[in-house]
Amino acid sequence: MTSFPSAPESDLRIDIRRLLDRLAALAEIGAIEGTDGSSRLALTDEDKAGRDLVVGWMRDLDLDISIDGLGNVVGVMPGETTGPAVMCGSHIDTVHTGGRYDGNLGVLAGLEVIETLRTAGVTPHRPIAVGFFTDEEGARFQPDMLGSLVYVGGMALEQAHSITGIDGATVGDELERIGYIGAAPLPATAPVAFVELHIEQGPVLEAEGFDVGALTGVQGISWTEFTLTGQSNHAGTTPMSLRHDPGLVAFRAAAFVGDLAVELGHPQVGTVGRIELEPNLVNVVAASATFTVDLRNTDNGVLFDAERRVVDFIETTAADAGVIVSARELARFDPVEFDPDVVDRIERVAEAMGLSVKRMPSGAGHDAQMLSRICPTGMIFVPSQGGVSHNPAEHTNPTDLESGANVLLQVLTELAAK
Ligand code: HGY
Ligand code: MN
Ligand code: MN
Repeated sequence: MTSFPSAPESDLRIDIRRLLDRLAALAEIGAIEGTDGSSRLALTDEDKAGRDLVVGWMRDLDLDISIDGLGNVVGVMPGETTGPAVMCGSHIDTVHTGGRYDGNLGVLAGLEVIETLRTAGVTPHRPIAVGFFTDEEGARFQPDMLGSLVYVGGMALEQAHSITGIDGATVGDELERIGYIGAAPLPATAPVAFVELHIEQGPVLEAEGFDVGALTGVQGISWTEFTLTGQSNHAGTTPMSLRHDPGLVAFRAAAFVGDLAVELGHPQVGTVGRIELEPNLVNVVAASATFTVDLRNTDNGVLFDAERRVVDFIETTAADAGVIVSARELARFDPVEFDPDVVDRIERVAEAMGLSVKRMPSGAGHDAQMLSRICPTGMIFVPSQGGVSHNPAEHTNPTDLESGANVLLQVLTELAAK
């Protein structure tokens, strides 16, 4: 059995056909007809089926598998030594209109790295682990990155279990129902390091012609749910001056969020992604409007300012309309900087492979931003075609998938070699 060279001159490379086949097999679960995408909202039957498939692949690779109380699953390839592992991974839950690469790539490339090592008959000095975290998307149960947040001790397990989703189910009940409440200790033991391979989900790498991104960090995220309560009334008989219309306030707020993001300029973004009127009928002035505001920025100060301005606008507009406002924080994560040594290593390994590399922050949230609380962490990006993601049309070409997975292979073997 050979152990690893400490430099990245190892000529080991992943098997892209095997990786593409696993991505396709996983995408079949919750497949969205006529597209390459899937719908596997966290803790649904589709998520369970995806979990079972990946756990089966972990078993096929003889990994030591552990499941914790929030359903986070980790498979470990033993090393020459025992103790904390060098870890990779991501998520396999999707948004309702998900693509086949978001999250899945980081998990399946981790399996591919381990299978490549196994096939080459080598044993890393340190164990190498691959994991998938529960409910990274936060589309059904907020906040996002819930599993990795609990994994690193950022939220108590009981609190996470009590979270009620947009469909009224709780995290704990759904974990119980799909049989993914495990006994592995929480918070988890800190890995030696954590590296996540992910698609960029944005336009930068493709537009600027880079092969790979070496992530410097993740921007701050703010999710708030606003509920506006007014007076339901007849759309035909009620003069505008007598209305208390929460729908009108909600749509004004959505326009304000978009205009504010444009005013503050890049990288500020603002989105009203979910809005529900009650009773939602053509001839009825709404009784209530519930909507979410997603604000993000790499600069926490600007993000706080944007949050305050949105709340001020909604409160003022609602008061003028005689509408009552209530707000609920769904997620608030500060911007995160990744470990400079890990970022340097990703950049050096990619360049040594002849790849062009761009240092950049992530616009999307990722499990890595939680793991960075407990260990040296970095991320590898590969380009998204047209910058499209959270859309079944999401695509990354096989050459880029292969490059990203080979960078992951080399970085993990280096980190596990000492
Ligand atoms: O919302 C996000 O950035 C991630 O997809 N959870
Ligand atoms: Mn993701
Ligand atoms: Mn996502």
